[in-house]
Amino acid sequence: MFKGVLFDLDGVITDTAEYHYLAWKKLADGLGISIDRQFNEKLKGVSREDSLRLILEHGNREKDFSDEEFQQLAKTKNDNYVEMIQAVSPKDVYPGILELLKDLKQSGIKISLASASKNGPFLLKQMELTEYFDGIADPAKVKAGKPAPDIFILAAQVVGLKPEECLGIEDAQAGIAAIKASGALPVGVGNAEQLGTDIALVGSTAELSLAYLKKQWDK
Ligand code: B16
Ligand code: MG
Repeated sequence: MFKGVLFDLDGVITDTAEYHYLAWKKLADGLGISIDRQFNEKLKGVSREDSLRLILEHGNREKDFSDEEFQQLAKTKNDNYVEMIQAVSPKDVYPGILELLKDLKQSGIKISLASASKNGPFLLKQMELTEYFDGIADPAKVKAGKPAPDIFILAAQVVGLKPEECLGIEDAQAGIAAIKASGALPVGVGNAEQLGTDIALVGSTAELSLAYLKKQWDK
């Protein structure tokens, strides 16, 4: 049996992936760069700075900003995003997630957060989920963001486990790559077109029961 579950946050525990998209779109529009939902798939799970780099490259504007201006753009996006997430509440937790957290806790399986977001702890608090988490990997402490495995390795470490003893749950291409590279077993939330055909996939978090996870582990 697995001893821990490493959770991505945005797009797995709640729908903040949509707010990230809206905040990036607003920033990009202001710079005259057009991004759509298909492009946004590349930003999911990717750090704030790396996301901004991808957007500027997409608009051929990567050389147009000083370091200071770059940081200011990242801050503008985050300020806008933070404003949007003030209203996040327990009602916004995706279907099946609270039940899963309760079942994992009752079974003595460690629960850890492997989110690239610096806003992760605030969001858990808003959704009243903090108490379920045995550990939170601080994205500021990892050298390389997703698709590098670092955040999943750290998430396992903070609950005293090796990635090989854990399942990782992700909605992003970069995140699935990170889980695979870490040695944990990936479970994707989304479709095969985006996340690949070689991993366990659910279309909705409602399907993420403890029984489902056990079944994937035993395969
Ligand atoms: P922040 P996850 C990721 O969270 C998001 O998917 C990604 O869109 C965002 O840029 C990144 O966090 C950084 O977030 O700007 O709040 O620090 O999916 O890894 O939970
Ligand atoms: Mg995500």
